[in-house]
Amino acid sequence: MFQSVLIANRGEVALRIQRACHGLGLKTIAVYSEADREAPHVRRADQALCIGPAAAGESYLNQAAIIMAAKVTGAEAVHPGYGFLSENALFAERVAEAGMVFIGPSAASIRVMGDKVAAKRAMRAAGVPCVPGPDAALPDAPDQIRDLAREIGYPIIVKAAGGGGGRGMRVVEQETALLGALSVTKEEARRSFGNAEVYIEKFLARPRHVEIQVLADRYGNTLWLGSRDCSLQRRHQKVLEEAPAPGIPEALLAEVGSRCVEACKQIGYLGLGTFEFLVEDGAFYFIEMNTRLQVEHPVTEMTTGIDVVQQQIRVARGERLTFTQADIRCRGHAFECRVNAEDTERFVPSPGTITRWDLPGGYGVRVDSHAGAGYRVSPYYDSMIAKLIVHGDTREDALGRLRIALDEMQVEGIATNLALHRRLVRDQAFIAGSVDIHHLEQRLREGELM
Ligand code: MV4
Repeated sequence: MFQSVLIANRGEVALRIQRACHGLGLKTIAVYSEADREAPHVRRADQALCIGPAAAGESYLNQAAIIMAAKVTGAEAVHPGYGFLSENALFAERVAEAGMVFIGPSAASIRVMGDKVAAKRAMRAAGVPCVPGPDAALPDAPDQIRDLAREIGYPIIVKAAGGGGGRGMRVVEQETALLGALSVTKEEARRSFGNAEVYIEKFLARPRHVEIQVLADRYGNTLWLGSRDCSLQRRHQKVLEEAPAPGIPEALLAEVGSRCVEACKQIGYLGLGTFEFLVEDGAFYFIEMNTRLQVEHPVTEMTTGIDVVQQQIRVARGERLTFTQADIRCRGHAFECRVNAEDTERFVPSPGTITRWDLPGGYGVRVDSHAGAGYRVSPYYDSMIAKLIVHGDTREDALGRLRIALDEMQVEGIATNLALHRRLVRDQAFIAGSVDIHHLEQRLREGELM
């Protein structure tokens, strides 16, 4: 169906997608900004085209330039990776209009999930458990709003329909603060997302962040590929992820997983997707669906033995899944550390040239990275320079392997968060499993992990 793929991204994910393409015998076309002329994703591609200046808005987010690059190189498909244009419905539409395959779900699916109210409505209708609260935008009448909030019970959280990933939210502890919080969030939403719609739901004080990976072909075959726990985060940036989510009964996971599969079938979802849940007191509450390949996909690959990027491309190519739910088994445990070029004390990016790059290795150790000795970390883009992924037969095995791998990994010339990871994997609560989404920030506030 297609023989060549333009990869509309940079960094480690561009390399990850290139490898999957080459494994399938597909030709790869890289695009790059002026800052990435010498980048490995450019060097290793079959063909490469410069699409603009360093600023992402003028290059990796420049839809016209990318579509043009695809046309002049004769690309037959476009893979958006994660970030940048990966969840832009308009871009998916433009790729299709230009006669190319967008490697991802339909523009309609992306659009529904981009509107967090529409997403919640669709998922609740499909039987996915959601956070208590109406799956509709708030009415204008203050007394109606007050009644809706009372029905949920305080504390509640106000969220922008156009938000997501932690942007455009506000917690309301009591009724006196409700209308004020609402108007501020609405105004922010109007400015940031061009959509003033907000909705409210029960605020969960100490949840975990658990997600379910799904994969669907065009023929109604949809599978869930296990769970991931991404609770260790700081300011909505995930720091360390694992699969499976520890301490959740298998029967409960299977119940939620099959609900996700049913929901995908109902909306005709195609490709890879992730259902994000908050988990509190043993209950799952859907919050958002991601319609892209995710940074943390390797922990799912290590536990299921499935190359999810290759599968994503195969189903986009119109192939049928060659395995069924009964073939999916979670074997062992995997962790992923996001290694960032940043000053851990102040958490600010630390661009510069890497002078030393010693990677860990051995059985069950994987590093996905575009960096190396001599690589210059650009101030223009995300500060993630590597993902260190380990697998083991049990969570304890994997954690032991991770400690050694983190000690082996040595990066000099720039500041990194490696020291934070080394302390994190020795944190007693983390070792015990199932910490909540506030754990890392709490420990940092207490001056632990420093
Ligand atoms: C919540 C919540 C508590 N209660 N919703 C933040 C990111 C966005 N995806 C949803 N978020 C949250 N929604 C209710 N009803 C707490 C968060 C939240 C959070 C969620 C996942 C991972 C990290 C987080 C950090 C702070 C708050």
